[in-house]
Amino acid sequence: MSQVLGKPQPEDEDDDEEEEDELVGLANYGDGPDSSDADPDSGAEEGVLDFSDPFSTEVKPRILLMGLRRSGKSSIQKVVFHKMSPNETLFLESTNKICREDVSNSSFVNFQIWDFPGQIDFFDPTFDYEMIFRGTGALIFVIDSQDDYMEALARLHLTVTRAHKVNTDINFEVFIHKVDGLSDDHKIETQRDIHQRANDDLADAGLEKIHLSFYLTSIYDHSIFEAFSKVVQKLIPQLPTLENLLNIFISNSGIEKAFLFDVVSKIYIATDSTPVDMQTYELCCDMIDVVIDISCIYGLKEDGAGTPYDKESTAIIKLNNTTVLYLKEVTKFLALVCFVREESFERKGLIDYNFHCFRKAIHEVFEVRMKVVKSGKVRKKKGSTPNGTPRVLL
Ligand SMILES: Nc1nc2c(ncn2[C@@H]2O[C@H](COP(=O)(O)OP(=O)(O)OP(=O)(O)O)[C@@H](O)[C@H]2O)c(=O)[nH]1
Ligand SMILES: [Mg+2]
Repeated sequence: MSQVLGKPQPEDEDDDEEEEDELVGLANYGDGPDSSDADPDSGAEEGVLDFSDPFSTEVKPRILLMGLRRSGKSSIQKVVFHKMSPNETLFLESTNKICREDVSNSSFVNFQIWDFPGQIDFFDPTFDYEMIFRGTGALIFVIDSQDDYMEALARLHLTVTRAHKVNTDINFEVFIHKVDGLSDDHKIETQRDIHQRANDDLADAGLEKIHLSFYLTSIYDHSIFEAFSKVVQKLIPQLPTLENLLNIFISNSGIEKAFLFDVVSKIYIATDSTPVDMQTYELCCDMIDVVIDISCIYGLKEDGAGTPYDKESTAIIKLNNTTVLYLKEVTKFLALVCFVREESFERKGLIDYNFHCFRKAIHEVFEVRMKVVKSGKVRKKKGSTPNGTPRVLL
């Protein structure tokens, strides 16, 4: 079972039987009944998790970025996916057409981000919003918290109700953005007010069943990465499996906390079930930056050949509070970052052995998916949505 990630295995007569075994194995890790079927991957790109539906013409689910002008949509996209520094976003021009971007070639997660111009009237009859919403996995509505948000709330309501009519499976995510300019009390008050008003508007329209998730975000700290992580996690059908694997791994290794990171975007795609605190997450992001930066500067060949992140990538940082940060490569896009107490880190051999098993299990999750796709046995089930995300699990 330690084949290379994502490589299809040669077919043989026992294929069917093997596949059954694999699926049982997957279920044992705690995945839901439909999830393995809900995310077939036709692309087979090595190490890329795709949650698309092969029966749909849409290849990748979309994450839409909507909101009023200057609310910060393009800045969010540039900072999270292009490593733009927050200060540079001051010079971004207003978006004047829909910008589609595939996030798949350099990253574990596979989707499209559509950045909308704020001023666009997307309910213009010439504008095919039905087509847009049909293949959408998540709609992120960005509200500028430093501005008067009444107009934004009206727009949010209109957007959500229209989108819901077309596709009831969209996850609605509201980013209460630019909170770097607010005091802590003001942040809480703003969130409470926006939450209340948005839900009241939905209740007045008899649509209280629509669920909105709220996040306080800013590009000037890690909150935007954390919020994006949560949005993306909801679109990953394998999430329960990954979480279970992490739980098993940390409990058997004396590890305090572990995150599975998409190295390029610094989105964490899963963590164990202990609560996440912002500082821990920030430290992990900083560690990834350090590893990749050092590797880019000193690790590549003279002519720039090589990759800054590969199978050998690993790092240990001892903090002054008796905690050790431990980073290891899992797949070509993923890294595991763990928090370990110094005394537990003395049993590094055990941690490394358990990590080896964990890594193998993650690779098997990919292989199962590949086999399911290859055997062509995938059937669309009630539990999966039109964009391929499981209805029940998330
Ligand atoms: N203080 C603060 N400013 C931000 C933040 N995010 C974005 N901005 C600023 O907000 C301004 C508008 O950002 P854009 O990303 O262009 O906004 P947009 O929503 O894409 O605007 P349109 O394309 O016109 O719809 C820029 O000057 C950004 O620097 C944030 O988290 N905090
Ligand atoms: Mg823009």
